[in-house]
Amino acid sequence: MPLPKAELHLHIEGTLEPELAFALAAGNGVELPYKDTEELRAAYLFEDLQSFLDVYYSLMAVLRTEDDFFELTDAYLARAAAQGVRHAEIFFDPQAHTSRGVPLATVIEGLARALDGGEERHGISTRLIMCFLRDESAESAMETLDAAKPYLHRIAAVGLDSAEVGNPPSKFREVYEAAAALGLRKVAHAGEEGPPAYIREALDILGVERIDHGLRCMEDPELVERLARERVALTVCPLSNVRLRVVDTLEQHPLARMMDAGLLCTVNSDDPAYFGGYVGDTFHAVHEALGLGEEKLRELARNSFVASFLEDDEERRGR
Ligand code: ES4
Ligand code: ZN
Repeated sequence: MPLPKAELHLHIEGTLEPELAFALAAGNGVELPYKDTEELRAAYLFEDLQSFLDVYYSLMAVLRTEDDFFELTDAYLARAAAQGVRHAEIFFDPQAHTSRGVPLATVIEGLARALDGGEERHGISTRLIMCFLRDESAESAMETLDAAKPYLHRIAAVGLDSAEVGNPPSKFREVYEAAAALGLRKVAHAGEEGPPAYIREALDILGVERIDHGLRCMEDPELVERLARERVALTVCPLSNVRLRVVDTLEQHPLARMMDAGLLCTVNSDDPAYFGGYVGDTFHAVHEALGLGEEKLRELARNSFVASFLEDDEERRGR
């Protein structure tokens, strides 16, 4: 039996496996620039975040109908359940779809139909986190927030993803203020490729509750101390960091040092179809590469529930 766990850093578009991509391409009459799944998989050798994002956004062309989004999400839930996931907080990138002419309603209704069946079909409770693409303008993010108003009952939080360097959290101050005023919770990717200063901005300017990735905090001891003291959760994605060359090898990943520094770490799969594993595979990999024993793995699993949005508001205010 795999450890029961929550997954808090998962891009639903990053669960698009090559086989499903080709099946959807055929169904939608979309031509992919790859001969077959093997050739596509061979393209998954990334230099950095941007070289991954180029493939990630281009493959999304196959996602066109509500059923496509349903199928994508239901397939993720099935895989996650098999690896012990009991709760998933799922990112989606509306601008990556609306910019290609797929209406927001199509995206959200397809995702929501799969999530509504999540408990019964797969034993997984879920939340949706709507991400803004930080390499697009703040105006575009604000328009996206505005367009999501009919679906707010479906959305737990906002997030910030895509190309980090040069797109600091402060660019989205007003958007996050508006999101909070609508009752949405807040997270942001920070300190993946970007500097520790972006983690501080995400906390101080955007007021986020969790930092996605955050591993570059380790360059700033004062920041580490603050994150530990304030019990700010970091949703760490070790396999992603290796594939995108944020770290050279899994053996050199700072996760064990982060835990030893008292940081509230969780481990997550990020874009599992691209980075070589789902969250159970990730637990296994950090056990093997970093020597994290049973007790540390249990701590990570426990942290995933503590850091989740399942925790009730009373408890959050008290800490
Ligand atoms: C992402 Cl690994 C990563 N970083 C930033 N943005 C993303 N979107 C999808 N995966
Ligand atoms: Zn991510």
